[in-house]
Amino acid sequence: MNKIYIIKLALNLFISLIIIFFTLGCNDSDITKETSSNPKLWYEGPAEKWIEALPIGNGRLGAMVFGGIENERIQLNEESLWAGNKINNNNPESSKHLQEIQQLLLSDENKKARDLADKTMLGTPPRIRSYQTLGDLKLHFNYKQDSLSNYKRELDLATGISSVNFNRGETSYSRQVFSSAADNVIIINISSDQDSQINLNVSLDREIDATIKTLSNNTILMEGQIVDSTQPERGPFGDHMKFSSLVKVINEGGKLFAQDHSLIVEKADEVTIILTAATDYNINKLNFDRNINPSDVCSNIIQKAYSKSFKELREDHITEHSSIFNRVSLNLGNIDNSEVPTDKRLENVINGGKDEGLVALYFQYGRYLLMNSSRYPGVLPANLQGIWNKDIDAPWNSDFHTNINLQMNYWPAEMCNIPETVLPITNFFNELLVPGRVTANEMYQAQGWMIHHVTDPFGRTGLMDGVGWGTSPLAGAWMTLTFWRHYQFTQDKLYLREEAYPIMREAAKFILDFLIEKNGYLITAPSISPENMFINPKDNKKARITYAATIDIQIITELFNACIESSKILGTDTEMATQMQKAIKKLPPVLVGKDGTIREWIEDYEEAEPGHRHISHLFGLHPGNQITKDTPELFEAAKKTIEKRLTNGGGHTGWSRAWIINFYARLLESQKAYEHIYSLLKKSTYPNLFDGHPPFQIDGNFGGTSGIAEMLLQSHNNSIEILPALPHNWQDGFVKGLKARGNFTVDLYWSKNELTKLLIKSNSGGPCNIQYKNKKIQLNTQVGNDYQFNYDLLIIK
Ligand code: FUC
Repeated sequence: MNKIYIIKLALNLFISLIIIFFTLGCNDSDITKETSSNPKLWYEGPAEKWIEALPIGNGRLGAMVFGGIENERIQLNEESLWAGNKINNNNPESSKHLQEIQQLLLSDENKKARDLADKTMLGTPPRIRSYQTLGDLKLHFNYKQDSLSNYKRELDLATGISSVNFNRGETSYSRQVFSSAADNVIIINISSDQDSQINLNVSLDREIDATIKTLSNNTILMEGQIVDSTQPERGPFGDHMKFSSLVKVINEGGKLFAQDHSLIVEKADEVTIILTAATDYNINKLNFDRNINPSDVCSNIIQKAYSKSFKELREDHITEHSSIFNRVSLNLGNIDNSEVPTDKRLENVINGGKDEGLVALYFQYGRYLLMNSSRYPGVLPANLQGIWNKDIDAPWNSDFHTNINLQMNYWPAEMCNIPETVLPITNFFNELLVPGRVTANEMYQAQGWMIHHVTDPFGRTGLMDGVGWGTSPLAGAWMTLTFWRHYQFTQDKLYLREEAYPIMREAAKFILDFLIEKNGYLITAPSISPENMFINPKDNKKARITYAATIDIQIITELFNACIESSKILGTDTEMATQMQKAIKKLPPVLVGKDGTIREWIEDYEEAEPGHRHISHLFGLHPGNQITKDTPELFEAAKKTIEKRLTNGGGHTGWSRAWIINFYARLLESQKAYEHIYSLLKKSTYPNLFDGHPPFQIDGNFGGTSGIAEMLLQSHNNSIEILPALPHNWQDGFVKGLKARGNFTVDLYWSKNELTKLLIKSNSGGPCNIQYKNKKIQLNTQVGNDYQFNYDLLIIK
């Protein structure tokens, strides 16, 4: 982990503490209103299925809490517990045949190009292995047989504590579970309002590759090593990642002793369990590192936490967690359904009801999930399931998919004021520069850096999963725009210079080398429009690989413009900036097809699957900013593009639906964006509000959260647009703490669908353009100043 990363984390924590300090000192009536509607998910019974359990996390350690009465299952994750190992999987034949493949594609011989690419470009091996569950912490309780009442299971998003409360006869029992970033542990506290009532058996469990034993009368240790079986398409077999988990039990009153592999608590007043886990993964090596002893790492962590009382652990956790979470509050109306259990609220929506409070809860949940799956002490980005995965072999490996999914994970990061979530992914991608350069060189004989559509913590960057899926040579370039956006929002020049620009620059270098000419245009080849097929008019056959898919042209435009701007800001690389300026002029234009939609490919091909879940050719609308109301022809064509996808069954996966919300927000189609929020809830949301692809895939949660924010505030088009897509149904409300490009913090209030008050805090100073409906103003802001406006954008303070 580099120094800047650590300094920035410390700085973020400091700023957060200052924010809390001032927030606590403030007596605004709106804040009272927010506090009373503290966002919580809650249920009247234990989770039976995993998609009903409640997630906690600290960026590194995750858990799903089921809330069982006699048998509590806490399913555990450690972010780096991955099968596989580090290998170079670049196909050594690739560069020898690249030109031939390109020429075949340019002559519309897609089938021949595909056959050759299958043999010469596909990774060796072509697949990766999976992120794995750590196992389960199992608590078996013995209660007096008595009537059960008042059961409640909840997750408080503001504190990050999942709790279970119920009565057995006259006795009330309570459990609190949280994953503390402050102490790097998971804590479970079990209490009762009467003495000596807690009797339980604590054990750890893992399906494979681990041994579990008690070390003393209060400690359990799990030690393991992933044994990768023979699956040549996924890489070498053998003994790979080592891992450990350590559990310490503290009892107040009663007895605690070891029996077999478990710990037994009898007649205690209160019990606290401290758990941690570690692997021998070393991000700086993108590999396991046998100098790391995971059990020693665990015991150091536990030792520190053990020296604190439960009260201290809890307070430190809440302070750290809420300092991030509480930066944003959202209210979408005065009707408060928080007294209704969350699964019932979702059912009501599935049955056609409206619940704007549930929409606000879903928004906050997206923030909660991102901060808890991508944050220090974690070092890896949020994967397809964040950090929550119950399987040994997860759907799509629970991996890092980079042809939309990983990008979508980070859409809410800046707008929704959790910018520290971008630091692990920045750091990880800077490590990926090393294997990514090798792939650029070995496969494409190009300078710079690139990855394809999927990667893992070992930094495999070859072309994977099949040529039809994996031919995404600009996936890495797309990812780097996440880092550019972090700069745009934070105005952090040090970050731009040291972290964002170096990787953007290398992605641009790769592209400059990779581009070839056809008919005077610079084009990419091979390329796909993820993951759709077209009908090749030459042979009437379906094809995927082609040249210059529209998304490529849009990504290049976006990245080159960002690099040109960065080179001005940093006063560097003028020659390369000129080269990019010239290249942009030679890119093929984005055109409208005969059916009025944006062309997905360079030719006006017929789509083989017109309702495809990917809508890649609208990259320029969102997350890009090339299609705006200032480009009316493309703006209209973008609307038709979505309509065509939808009439053919599009939006059927959670993430695809979430992208549609963002598109409609950018198209200023408030009602359509609103309808698709409800479709996301109705069709792609599980009882614990996890997004369903199906199965569970977290990108839809993050895309949904970003879409809701985009309806309230946008800042991609050189001005801060206030309430750009506010639907009728959100008549009154407020949102506080959203961020806009330029490092502005924005609070806005509206009533009867009209802005009533706007507060802008300038965190970096500088010009600020604001637009609300047809009113536009410009002002020069001073660092640290607050500006308050009325509905007419007149400054009132
Ligand atoms: C992309 C999508 C799939 C899935 C996978 C993880 O390839 O097309 O729907 O989300 O990523």
